[in-house]
Parts: sequence; structure tokens; C-alpha cells
Amino acid sequence: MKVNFTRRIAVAALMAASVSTGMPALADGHSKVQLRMATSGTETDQRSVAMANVFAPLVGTFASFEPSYNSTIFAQGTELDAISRGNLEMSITSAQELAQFFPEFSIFTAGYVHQDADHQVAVFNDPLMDPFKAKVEDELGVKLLSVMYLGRRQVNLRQTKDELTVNKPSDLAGVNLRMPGTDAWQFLGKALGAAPTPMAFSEVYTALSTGAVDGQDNPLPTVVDKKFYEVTNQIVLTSHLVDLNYIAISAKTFNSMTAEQQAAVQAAADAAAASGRKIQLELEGSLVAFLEEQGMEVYEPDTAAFRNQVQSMYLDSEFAATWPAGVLEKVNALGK
Ligand code: KDO
Repeated sequence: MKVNFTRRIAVAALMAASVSTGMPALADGHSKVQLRMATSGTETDQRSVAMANVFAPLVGTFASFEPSYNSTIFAQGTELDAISRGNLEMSITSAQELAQFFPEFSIFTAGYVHQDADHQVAVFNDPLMDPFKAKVEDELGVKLLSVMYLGRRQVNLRQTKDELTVNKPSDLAGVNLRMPGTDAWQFLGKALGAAPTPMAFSEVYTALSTGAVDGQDNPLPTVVDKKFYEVTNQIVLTSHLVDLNYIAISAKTFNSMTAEQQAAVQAAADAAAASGRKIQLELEGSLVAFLEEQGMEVYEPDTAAFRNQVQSMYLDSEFAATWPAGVLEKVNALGK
């Protein structure tokens, strides 16, 4: 009797909890695991699409995936803190954001280090990443599940090519280039030769249209997704950063799941990352033609000049001083 009564109370309490939090309840009365995910990306960004169309269905029997886009619930760069405080379960985070907490992550923010999408995956899955992942988990309570491909970042300017042709870093002198707002990003802007301005992603379109900034840097799929081509005139194919993001989850939430659920979450994250990567690569390959049709001038600069300046500035920087000995060599050895 007592056991049944106690059990009923427990089930009722769980049902009540699920009603009050709006979480759907499973048939046995247990609530689904709530996975609120925040990203500064749009709903049509391929990483968001992969999370909604691939990740969510694969965890749908036991988890309620609740995405929010365009920094609507947390400002860009505050998501990791929100996970750490228990106010959010998931985000699509960056090495630049992680470098705010753990400076050694700046190795993955450095220009011309990652060579391509496959190289990113090889690095993320290599044992060299284990101490990085462990530190994030132990000290921030965040688990990095998988690596997503954002793409090759290119310099995208308001000026026409007649007004400003960019072949080498010195051509960007004085160019007010919007970069995201962390030290790692600002340094990359300086290394490119520009005068970087920190600004949240959600403000970039307006800043470009009013001339508050001369340009911004992002991969071609982002330039198209955010319609930056409407308010800019040229793209310089510097490919200065093969940019990545990590699918991040609260370690507390992850550890509260059964081993089976954890394996499903991991597999779902890997499947979403793979799907997003494939589509993003296809888009990157096809978008130059689309951008030219929109009247954009798209051209390659002297990439070696950019690579040489960016690499030497990083190696001389305070960032490189935080990179654990031997890691850059291991990262390079995993490339071509
Ligand atoms: C950006 O702010 O330019 C950036 O591309 C930086 C990335 O790390 C990533 O956060 C991305 O924005 C957003 O997800 C929006 O696509």
C-alpha cells in the first residue's frame, strides 16, 4: 500500500512538474529531458537546420529539443555562461567563445590553421582534444559533443573593387571591418591588416547598410543567408579561417540521462554535424555564381601574402604563448 501510494505521489509530482514547465510527459509519467538550445544563427542557417531536422528527431522519444535563433534569448557570446549557470542546456558555440574561458582554445581560432572540413573533424576526434574537452567539462560544466562546419571566412566589403582592390594585408589598412566581439576575433581582424570593430552578429546588416562599418567577414553561405550581398559590393576570397562551431550541451543534463540516451544524443549530434557539413560545403561550392548574379565582385587576393602575415602574427602573439606545447604540430600533422 505504502509503496503504491508513494509511487503515485511521485508520479503525480512528476506530472505536475511537467505541466508547470510545459514539458511533454512520457507514457510512464516521466518528463522528457528539456534541451533548450540558443544560437546567434538564423533558423535557415545550415547548422540550425541540421539540429532541427536531424538532431531533434533522433532524440525525440526522450528529449524535447527547443531551439531559439538570432540571439533572441541569450546575446551572442553569453550562451556558455547560461549553460554553466543552468539556464540553458545547449548551444552552437565557437572556439573564440571558449577561448574567453580557456585561452588555449585560441589555437582553433587562429587563421590558416585548420585546412578544411575534414581536418576539423580529424582534430576534434583526435586524442589531442581530450584535455581541451575535459577542461571545458570539469570547469564550465559543458560537454562538447561534435564539431560543426561553418565554412571558409571571406572578407566582404561595401566598397566596389574600383574603389578598393584588396590583394594583400596592407590594402586593408584603415578598413573598418566588423568582427565578432571577443579578443580572439579582434586579433584575427588585426592580423588581416584591417581595423576591426567588435559587433554582435545581429547588428551587422544594419551597420553595413548605414556605413557604420566598411565590411564584415563570414563564409559565403552566411553572406547569402543574412543577405549581406544586398548591402555590400565585393568579396575577397581570403579563406583566412576555416571556421568551426561545437555542439555544446550541459554536462549536468547529459549526466542525468541513461547511458542509452547519452549514446543517442551523441549519435544525433554527430549525424547533425555531418549533415550540416555536407550541405554547407555544397553551398560554398555553388554560391560564387549566385553572388556574382547579384552584382557582387568576387575575387582571390594574394592568399600567400595573407597566410604569411596572419601566421607570423599569431606565432608572435600572446595567444600562441597559451597553446600547450606540441599541439600545433599535432594539428598540422593531421592535415594534408
Ligand atoms: C559571426 O558573428 O560573424 C559568426 O559567424 C561567428 C560564429 O562563431 C558564429 O557564432 C556565427 O556568427 C553565428 O552562429 C551566426 O551565424
